[in-house]
Amino acid sequence: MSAPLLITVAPTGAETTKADCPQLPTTPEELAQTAADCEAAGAAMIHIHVRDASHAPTLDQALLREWVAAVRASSSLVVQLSTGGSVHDPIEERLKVLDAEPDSCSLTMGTTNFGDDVFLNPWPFVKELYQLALSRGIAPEFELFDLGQVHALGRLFREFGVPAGGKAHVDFVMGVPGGMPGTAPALVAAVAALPPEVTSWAATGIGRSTLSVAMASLSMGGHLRVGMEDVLTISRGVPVESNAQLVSRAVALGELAQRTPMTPAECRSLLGLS
Ligand code: KMH
Ligand code: ZN
Repeated sequence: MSAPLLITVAPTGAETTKADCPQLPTTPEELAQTAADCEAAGAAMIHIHVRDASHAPTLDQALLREWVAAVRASSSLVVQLSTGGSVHDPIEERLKVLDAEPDSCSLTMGTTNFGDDVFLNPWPFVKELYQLALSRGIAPEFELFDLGQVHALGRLFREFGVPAGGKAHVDFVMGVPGGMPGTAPALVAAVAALPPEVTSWAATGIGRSTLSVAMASLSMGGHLRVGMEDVLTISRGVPVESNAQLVSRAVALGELAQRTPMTPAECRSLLGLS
């Protein structure tokens, strides 16, 4: 087997409702079970969006802390909190996500049309979030939705330097209506444009682009993010049963590419976390 494969699970997201998808983990108990199942299946990191008692997306500080604690109690997964939240979350609240002390946080490198909505990430917010993450020892995962955001990452590094430990990890989020398409040529172009400071990258394809992006990523030596935040069907018209099912499929794809799932400890080292 060659290089280890980081599999990040994004189990919930902010866009799908519990009513539409009862198997979506939307309580701390469900998330804790999901984390344990996904770690057993081969995931090393979890990307978390929190829901409230009515299953709606929230950035409530107490709930953020409760969900982080639930995952830490049930698994040793590296905990990444979303600072993207939902398209309706104010920027000030998104900065406060770091107060919940995750290991890692998502950091999107620019504003993106998001279906009929706008996922707002103005440059001053990007800079502030980056500096805050560095000052707290939280490893940012740079979410890149289009090629302009890849270029902006180089600009961020030139202005503020690379993350502590010299590790810079990227996730290409592809196939969002408004962002770059979930295709192999788009991934090739995005990887070619990465600034040299980037030390590792993963890719995820939204919806029907999931499999093609995963296979393109593996063919280029990249890592994978999978989960019900990004896709709700396992094949055309067949609903995903659980996040662990998607992780297991990623492990199987990785095996074909002769990649071994990374452990959480290896993921910590990849991210420069002590
Ligand atoms: N929910 C999207 C608007 C992130 O987690 O940082 C933003 C998102 C990205 O999911
Ligand atoms: Zn997210």
